[in-house]
This record gives sequence, C-alpha cells and structure tokens, in this order.
Amino acid sequence: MRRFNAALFDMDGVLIDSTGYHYQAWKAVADSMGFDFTEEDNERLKGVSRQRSLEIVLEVGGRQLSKTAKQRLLEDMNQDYLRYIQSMDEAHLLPGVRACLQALRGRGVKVALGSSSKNAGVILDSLQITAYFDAVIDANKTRRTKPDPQVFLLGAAALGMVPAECVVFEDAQAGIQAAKAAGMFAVGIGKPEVLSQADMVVAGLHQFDVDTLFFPL
Ligand code: B16
Ligand code: MG
Repeated sequence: MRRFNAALFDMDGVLIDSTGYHYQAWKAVADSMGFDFTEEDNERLKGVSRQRSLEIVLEVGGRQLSKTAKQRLLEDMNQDYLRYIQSMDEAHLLPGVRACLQALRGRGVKVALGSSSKNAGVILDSLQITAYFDAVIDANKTRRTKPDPQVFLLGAAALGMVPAECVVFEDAQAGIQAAKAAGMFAVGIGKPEVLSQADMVVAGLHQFDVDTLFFPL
C-alpha cells in the first residue's frame, strides 16, 4: 500500500451523526404529503445537497410542488436544522474522529473538509474541530453536488495536492462515486454491501488505523 499525503473528510455521517436527524425531517415531509419514505430511500439522500434531496423525496412520492412551495419548505427545514445544531458540542463527534484528526496532523498529512452541507462552518466550530482543517470546502463553494467530483477536486487544489495523493472518507454512495470520479482513494464509512464502490470500508473512524494509508515517513 502506498502512502498518501492528504485526507479529505465528508462531514455528515463521517464526523457527526446527523443522518437520523435528516431522515426524520424528510420522513416528516413525506408523511405530511401522504406517502412512505423508507430508510432505503434515504440512502439516496446521503451526500447530496438539500435542493437535490427534496427533488429525490418528491420523485419517491410521485409528487410535484411549485417553486415557491419548495423554497419555503427548504428554508423551514434549514431553520429547524440550525436550531438542532445550536445544541451540538464535542459530545456529538462520532467515535474516533478527534484521535484520527490528531494522528493525521501529527504525521504532517494535509486535511480538508469536502461536504455537501451549507452549514459546515458553524458545525465544525460547534464541534471544536475547525483548527484541524487546512481547508474547508462546502456547498457554499461548489456549483455541482456529489456524485460530481467538484467538492473533492477543490479540496485537493486548496491543499496543493494532486488527486492521486488524496484519500476521501465518505459514508454516502454519491460521495464514494464523487471520490472515484476525482481519481482519489475512497474509504467508505459504513457497510461494505452499501458502499461497494469504495476501495476499503470501515464501520467508523474508530476502526480506521491511520498507519494503513498514512504510515510515518
Ligand atoms: P445542509 P455531507 C450532506 O452533508 C448530507 O449528507 C446530506 O444528507 C444533506 O442533504 C446535505 O449535506 C446538505 O446539508 O442541509 O446542512 O446544507 O454528508 O456531504 O457532509
Ligand atoms: Mg455524508
């Protein structure tokens, strides 16, 4: 195994467990419109923008909304989410996150965020992990959402790295596709049967041994 020089982290589902929260919010939208929205359906929402998530939910239910109604719904959802993340602190970090970030920095590995969220800045601050990141790329800085590779290509460029030097940590099918389309090594966080396109899969960062891909020089 070769040694890589940069680590690009997805946020939701890799650093924080917000997946359940997002699922409940979208399920409530489906419930209010009178159709079922399953956890399997929810896999399609992971890693994609809020706008794209709404389109997928409406597609699942075979429903349509006016542009104004969609806009209102997205704004309401985000206000609700901002209230939820206000109470977020270090205790909301997923297991192994801080140790992994510390180990990477200790080895001189460059670290960036590559998230489809528009709320990444405030969340990193709440979790008190902003200082570990050399660059933060979120949906405020991209035009195309995962599975497009733009977020990770911008992350690599911000770190001064080429894609072959980068490892992406991702929990979403769309994110793994984005990483592979960017020409990067992809570590899936979750289940191998769901993240079958990843180069390797671990259950969480607590199970990832930094020495495997970032061994000391
Ligand atoms: P927000 P990630 C993504 O973040 C989530 O996986 C996805 O479910 C969500 O719709 C998207 O952020 C937008 O988030 O509503 O906060 O702008 O996994 O790419 O870090
Ligand atoms: Mg994610």
